[in-house]
Amino acid sequence: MTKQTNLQKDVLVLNMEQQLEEIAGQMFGKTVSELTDAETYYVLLVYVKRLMAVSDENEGEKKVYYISAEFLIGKLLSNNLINLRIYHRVEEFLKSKGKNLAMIEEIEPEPSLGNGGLGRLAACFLDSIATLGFPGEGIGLNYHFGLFKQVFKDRLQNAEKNDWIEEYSWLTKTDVTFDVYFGERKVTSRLYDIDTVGYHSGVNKLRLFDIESVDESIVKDGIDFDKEDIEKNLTLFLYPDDSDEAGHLLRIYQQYFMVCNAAQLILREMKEKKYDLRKMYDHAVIQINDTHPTMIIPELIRILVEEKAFTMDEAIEVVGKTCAYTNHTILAEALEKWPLAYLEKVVPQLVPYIKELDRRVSEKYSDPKVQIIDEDDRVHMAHIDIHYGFSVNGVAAIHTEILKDTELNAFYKIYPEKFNNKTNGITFRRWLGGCNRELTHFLADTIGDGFKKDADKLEKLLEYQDDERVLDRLGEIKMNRKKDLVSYIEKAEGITLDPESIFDIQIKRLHEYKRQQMNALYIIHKYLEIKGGKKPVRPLTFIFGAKAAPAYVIAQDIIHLILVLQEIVNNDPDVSPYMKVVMVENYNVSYAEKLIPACDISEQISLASKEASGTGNMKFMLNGAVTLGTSDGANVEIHELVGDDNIYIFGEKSETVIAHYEKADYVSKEYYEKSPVIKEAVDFIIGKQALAAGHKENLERLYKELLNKDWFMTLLDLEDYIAVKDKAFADYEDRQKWKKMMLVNIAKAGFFSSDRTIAEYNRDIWKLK
Ligand code: Z57
Repeated sequence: MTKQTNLQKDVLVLNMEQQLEEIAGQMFGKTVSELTDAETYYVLLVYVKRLMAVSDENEGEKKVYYISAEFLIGKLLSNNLINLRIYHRVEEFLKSKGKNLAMIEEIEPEPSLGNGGLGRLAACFLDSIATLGFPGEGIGLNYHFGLFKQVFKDRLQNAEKNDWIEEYSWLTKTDVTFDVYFGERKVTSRLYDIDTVGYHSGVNKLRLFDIESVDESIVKDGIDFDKEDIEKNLTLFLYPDDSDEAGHLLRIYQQYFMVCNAAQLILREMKEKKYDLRKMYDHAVIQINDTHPTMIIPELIRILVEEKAFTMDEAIEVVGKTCAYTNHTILAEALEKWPLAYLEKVVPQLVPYIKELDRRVSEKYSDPKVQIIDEDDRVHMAHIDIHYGFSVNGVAAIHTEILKDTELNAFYKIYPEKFNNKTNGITFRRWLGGCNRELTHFLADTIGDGFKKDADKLEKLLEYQDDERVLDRLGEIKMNRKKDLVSYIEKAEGITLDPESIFDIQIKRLHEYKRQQMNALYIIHKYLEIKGGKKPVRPLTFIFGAKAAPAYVIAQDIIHLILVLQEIVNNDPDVSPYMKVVMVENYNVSYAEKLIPACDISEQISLASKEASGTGNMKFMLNGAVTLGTSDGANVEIHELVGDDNIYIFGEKSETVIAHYEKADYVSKEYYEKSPVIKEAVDFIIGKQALAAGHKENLERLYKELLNKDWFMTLLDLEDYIAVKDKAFADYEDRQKWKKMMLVNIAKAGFFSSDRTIAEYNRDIWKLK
């Protein structure tokens, strides 16, 4: 069977040209040369889907189910071509027909089924799980519009729907449907699959559940819709809140819908394969991605007790040995705590089980910090995971240490053996091979292509750190990517940039803890310096990309400030020859693939202790950008790997920050009053110039927030940030030294391959063959 399917796949690959002609004829009645770019995209899609359909599946006695509310997979065509190792052949064939594959890739709509890091991590993991040949699948939801599309109007963010599902898409409709009960109310689900093919390896599946009765037409202007009718709205949108609990009933409906389907899918497979349910943990491991899928625990227990004749003790034991939890944040506002009344309304059948789980905890432990249901009758979802799962992991070394020492210390004392760290990673197939083909080829020519299977081999590049030719080529490749980006931004944003300037880039969700506002204050400072006659040696380009949750008011205000600065700076003839500001519209995975390879300085400036890991930091490093960052998340590990000379670290350490919170002794106004530089920058926000370009309401609110609250301590680190950033810009002028820093960063990035991360998950948690 396996051999035969392999053969089928080989034949399809061998006959690629003929296959594509045939599909072009069937779909459009044309030859390939006659197709438009859009038609070519659909022909390639159909061909690649056929190839994946006859490829080997990764199989084994035990399988991982990665349940996640988000899978930020991005465009799939080029990724699939790379992993099937036919990118080059397809590219050449299309070229012979007068077509450009890169332009065809632009046609594909991006499925934005995630907000940010957590969702993109899940997508990188699917790639690595398949590549390492592990049996595994992702389980999530098929959001019809995913995350909103961002449009700037009047220097403010507007949200529109992102209609990504077309007649031909990577989704394959299956005949699997399940009944899902919300109390007495029954809805019917339908499963859609997306094949995920590993590099040089077999195929796994991403399983996305949808509701049959969903009705796209209830979406009115923007992204507004009737929140009441769950039969029509359940899978319309992804919740646009990143690192925020946003407690709405519909979110609980979505979460239960996801896990109820997941449970049925897993149990159905146990049955099909005739596995002993009492040994479920020998055949299945469920990785719970943040607390969003936590209800899988009480749901499985409920089914085992009510339908499979388990006692409560037995069910708790089996489920406990099957489920593992990943924590992605210590932000209190991101830790889900659902009011028991909400759960009673949405999933009354789970409530007795949650109460029983809570009762068992309170019987054993008196510490209020570890209870499942608190005095206000709120259910702490993470606490269910920690008590009733077998593994708890953080996503970077410092993050796991903070969990153990502070945030989850009470749990660590009870269950030290459950805690472990899994530093995040990224798939190099997309974040090097896919987005920077020239660099990939150059690396392969220089150090051999062993790094494509074993990322640690990138270290061989260190042997060339004094090789002028290699350093110059790295500089040349960076320049080429900057030029590519310049022409893209010219078209997309209508802004002209200078590729000879330094590209300083901050791209990530807009959140106060990530401190885009600190970067904006630096820009104000630089603007005023230039106005005062102090010109930078080389022009500076500040690029931002960020979506803000529509309900996150201060985040909207920060976007407004950046767009106001863009307006002021770029239109000031005294200043614009020396600096430019661009906030790109609708930042997403596809945009990241263009921005990251073009970056000189990677901004990773979160308040220490708040960014669990970050993964953009790794993508930048891999593409030869130098990090300007705080000692937070994975920056700490980047710092250890590249050493002091190849990174710019500034700001207070996490222990200091945590102490400030404990003592509640941070007063932002003191920093403002003490430092004329800070004062001048902050005052600019409500100065004449800013008010003329922007809205009083937004700017004043932001100003007041910074002065009277500044919960994420922007002003604490601003002076150090300015000093270290200026140093980085000055160092850039020693071009050979800078290129050597680029080289070291690339050479040391191997550790951040998600293949390494997944190998560790498997070694310590999943234990698949
Ligand atoms: C999200 O993207 C992350 C954490 C969350 O709690 C939620 Br909700 C969404 C991010 C972290 O902020 C990043 O630091 C981390 O790299 C990423 O998850 C993946 O672990």
